[in-house]
Amino acid sequence: LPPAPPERFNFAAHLLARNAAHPERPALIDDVGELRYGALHERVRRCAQALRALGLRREERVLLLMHDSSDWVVAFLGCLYAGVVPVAVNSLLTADDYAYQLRHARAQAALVSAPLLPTLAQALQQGGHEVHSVVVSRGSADAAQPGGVALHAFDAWLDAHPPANAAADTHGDEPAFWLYSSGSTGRPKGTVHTHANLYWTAELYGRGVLGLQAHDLVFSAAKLFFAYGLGNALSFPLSVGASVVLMAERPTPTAVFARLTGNTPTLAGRRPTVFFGAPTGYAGMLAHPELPERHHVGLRLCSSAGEALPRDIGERWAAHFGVDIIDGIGSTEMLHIYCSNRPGAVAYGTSGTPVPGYELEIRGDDGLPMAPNPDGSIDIGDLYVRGPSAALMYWNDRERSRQTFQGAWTRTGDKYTRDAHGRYIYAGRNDDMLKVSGIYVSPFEVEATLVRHPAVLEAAVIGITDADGLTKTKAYVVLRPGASTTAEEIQAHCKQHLAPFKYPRAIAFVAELPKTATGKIQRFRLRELEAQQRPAA
Ligand code: 3UK
Repeated sequence: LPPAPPERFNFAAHLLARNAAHPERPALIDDVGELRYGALHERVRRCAQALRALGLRREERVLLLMHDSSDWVVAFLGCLYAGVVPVAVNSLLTADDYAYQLRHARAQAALVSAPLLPTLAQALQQGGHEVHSVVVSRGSADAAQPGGVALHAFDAWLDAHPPANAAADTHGDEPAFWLYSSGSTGRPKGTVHTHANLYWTAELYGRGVLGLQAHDLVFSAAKLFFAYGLGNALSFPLSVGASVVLMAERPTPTAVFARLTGNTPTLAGRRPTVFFGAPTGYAGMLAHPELPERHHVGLRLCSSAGEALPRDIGERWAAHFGVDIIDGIGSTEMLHIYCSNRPGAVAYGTSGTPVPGYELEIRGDDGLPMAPNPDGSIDIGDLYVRGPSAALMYWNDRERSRQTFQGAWTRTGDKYTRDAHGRYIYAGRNDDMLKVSGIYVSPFEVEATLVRHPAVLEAAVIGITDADGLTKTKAYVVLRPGASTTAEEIQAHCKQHLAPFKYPRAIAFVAELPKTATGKIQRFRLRELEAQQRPAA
């Protein structure tokens, strides 16, 4: 195992020091250009100084609401360097979501991409926050002027400050950044991670399992605000001196293909060697008419996480490109992947074996580890993980922190079995959360939005399995007497009032919902109904 980081440890300073010997090597290639390691070093330190000049102090939180770009990386590492805590949030949420996060994190400032400024301004208008400064990346800040805060343009703001002399003398276990994780009920959970956690995931998984190297060019369809993307496109590659491709737009097959084939102005023929995506993205690419030929890409390794990778998708991808997809399970709480397949030893349909440095237990209903069967397999139970990258807590949420972070062990919320070869096999979640395109969706949140539509009396949302073996949301909707509407209208309503990725992919209008004697909706009956209509392959 790699050595533990020193007690005083600042992850941003650690990355800059590791790469100080090759200032000319490209670090980040985004939609507008290339940032070399030397320039990254300087911009991170300028950002730290500029944050201090705004009056930000150690441990104070800053909202990071940006599209993937080199500015995202500079902002994140600049915060860490200064000991300021970035709260990196999903760029696809609503103004209401951001208003909650700003208040909950008591963010003192926000770093935002210009196209997201109007949504942020709407959130700031709700009041109750402590934001005094907003820094806008790329594009004019004129479109929306959030009242009562100072506005800065990112580039000019950096240029106006000299590089900070020294990094904040942080403890390795000090809060470094937050990510929000959704639960089935209640507000999203502010998951507090440390400087050392970034180090451990990069060493144990990025280097240890994936074997990333300085000559790699890495591209992640999963964005930086996801824990998966943050490792893939920031902490892992920058820990080994590799180069990263960043893209602001949505990872459609066409946009991803352009990067994989090096066919963008800033890539100019350079092709990624390592690609990270979620199963839904792989399925969408395989089904797309413009899927590139094997000799048009330069891949040596692909990774999948976020939801279980169906065997068929992995096998079809490997047959087409001659490159395996390494499926591994991770979580926001553990920061990255803790159980995974290995390059050169992939068993499709499984999550592989524990990543060295992590320990797993499958526990029974009595809470004790289940005894293996004579052949070494373990029957279905609750997966727990122990390892050095677990979050400290959910901020201001003792109750849910206690349920998840149980001493050295973290409750994953997943059901798993283990086969006779010691490989772990995903068997569903033990809460109501759904993973759609690798992203958490709470069925209850979608139901609450559905019933806000004037024509809807009640609704129940379940996960159904599509032809690729992937989870999609389906809403069963009962209309009010005399009301009429269409599936399209219901979906448009959801996209308008919810983060758009949460809209139900299928709608069924029914006369009534199955209920218990006490009036509780029986979602399992709807799931049974689906299973009858769609016999398992
Ligand atoms: C599910 C998987 C089966 C599982 C994540 C890699 O997905 C990540 O984090 P989230 O907090 O969700 C965690 C939950 O998603 N899941 C993720 N990967 C797999 N289920 N097979 C998989 N390979 O329910 C897990 O508990 O959004 C993934 C790295 C960092 C991450 N945060």
